[in-house]
Amino acid sequence: MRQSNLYIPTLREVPSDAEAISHQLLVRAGFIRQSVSGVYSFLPLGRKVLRKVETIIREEMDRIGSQEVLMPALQPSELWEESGRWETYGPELMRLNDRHDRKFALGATHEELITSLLRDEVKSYKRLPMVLYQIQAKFRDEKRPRFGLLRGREFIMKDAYSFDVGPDGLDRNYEAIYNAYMNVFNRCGLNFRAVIADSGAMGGKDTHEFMVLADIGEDTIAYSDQSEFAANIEMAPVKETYTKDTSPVKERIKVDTGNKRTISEVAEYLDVEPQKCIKSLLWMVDEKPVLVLSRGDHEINDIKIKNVLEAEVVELATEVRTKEIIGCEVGYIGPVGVPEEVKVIADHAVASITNGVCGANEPGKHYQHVNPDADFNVDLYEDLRFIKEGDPSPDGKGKIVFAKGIEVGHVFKLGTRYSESMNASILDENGKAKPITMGSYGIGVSRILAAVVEQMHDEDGMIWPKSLSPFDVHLICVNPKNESQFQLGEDLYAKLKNDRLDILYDDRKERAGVKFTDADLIGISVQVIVGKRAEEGVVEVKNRQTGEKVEKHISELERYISKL
Ligand code: 9G3
Repeated sequence: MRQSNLYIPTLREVPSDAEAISHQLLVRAGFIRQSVSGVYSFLPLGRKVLRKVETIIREEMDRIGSQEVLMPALQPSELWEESGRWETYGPELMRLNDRHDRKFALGATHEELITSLLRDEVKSYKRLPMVLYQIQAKFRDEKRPRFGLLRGREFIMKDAYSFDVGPDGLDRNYEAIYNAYMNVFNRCGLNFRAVIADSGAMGGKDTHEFMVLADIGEDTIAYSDQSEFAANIEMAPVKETYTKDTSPVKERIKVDTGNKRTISEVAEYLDVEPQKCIKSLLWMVDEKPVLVLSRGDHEINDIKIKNVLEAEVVELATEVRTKEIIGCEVGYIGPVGVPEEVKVIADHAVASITNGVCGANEPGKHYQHVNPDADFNVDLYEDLRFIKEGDPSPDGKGKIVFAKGIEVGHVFKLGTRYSESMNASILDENGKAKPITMGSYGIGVSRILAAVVEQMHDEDGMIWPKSLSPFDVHLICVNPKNESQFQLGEDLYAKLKNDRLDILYDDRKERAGVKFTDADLIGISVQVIVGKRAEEGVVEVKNRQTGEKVEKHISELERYISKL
């Protein structure tokens, strides 16, 4: 394509509202433009890259026998009422009314829609297994859209849904799609990890997220420095054996700690290690008060409380509630002598504390020489804490390292969560009716563009991997007014195109500096520059990745380019 005919509005200045480098570069290189907050247009170059990502996804999904469909974005509210999610999702679910005042949602995801699509016609186990997928716009009214395509309110997702007779079939589909995802992200040139994730509100069992390692990422991954282990920080299990402190048990004493409230203040005041302190926080678990204990240097993970107690809603009790229930304010509460109705659960590390420190449930007072069982009872010991850097990896190999990640994929085992609530069942081989077993699998297609740029750019602009580059070669005629440069440029453009290479030919009547700056910004991986030595048939080939430039005679150009 001739650049003089293409709409590629490059910018020199950095858009003021763009914090993420990928947001800045995609806008400056003329790939995307914002319509309103979190809503973008893809301009020609952006659309071409998006299409390359889609093609890779289609190839990998079709290869494992999935079938592409296209479902509506406009979803009747009745479906979400059936699944019970019309209520549970708040302002994030974009809703509208039609002219008859009927309620609709703009599709944030399609579990309900696809279950309603199949339930009237898929009635026999003979029709299963089946995997359907689509690539389509999704709508989520994010509270704080930001970082360009990384967190939009309308975005492109590939969402797939698997349908099986039972859990064994689901396991097979889950594994096939998991592997297809590995291929997709590898072919996109991404440095990523598949991490164990928390199913959260999705109510499934196994679930994995695919995280692209990047500092801008909003998720924190805990991964082992010596094995494949990787988990979302919210889900990372802690498998640490704590050595019990065997020093002789002392008599509990109540001490005055004045206005010292936090672990570090109390530990410093009493001159003890935070590891000797017992942190006590009151949580409301499905409206019931639970005192959760952790070692002073650990943080409690509320997702783990939720999973362990199989609760719907887990939140910290307010100061007021804490005072009402425990009888004193946060900062002095502890497990000794809590009211009967308060359940006490503790992270495993607490059991190994001897002669510890904890709140005395009295303002300005703490206990010293406190011992589990002797001074307070614990209803349940569980893995309740966040994993920390340096902890032993749960698989026993190496130590835990943290990294920020961008979630580009998420796979769930849904089980019968939707088929039960929406009556999608089949007759099994014994003629017995049973709900269909489902899985759901997503890839953030538009988010991948941003994730690639986050990982592959330099101070001059983007650097596209060959698999996603909007063109194969960026051919640049430095000075079209110079007859020999113009002629060689035209000849090469025709010749390279015939070699089935997709060429972006910068034939514009612009200064050389503008052309070079734009080429480095756009980031096509091979630049062929027709300049001063055109009459000798010599051009310059620049590798955008390494910055290396070599002069080549046109006779050896194709061979050299294909090697690149
Ligand atoms: C909503 C809104 C936001 C949501 C959801 C529903 C996330 C929602 C989870 C999923 C699960 C899978 C199919 C593709 C892969 C992911 N945010 N999720 O269900 F109404 Cl407003 O989307 N869906």
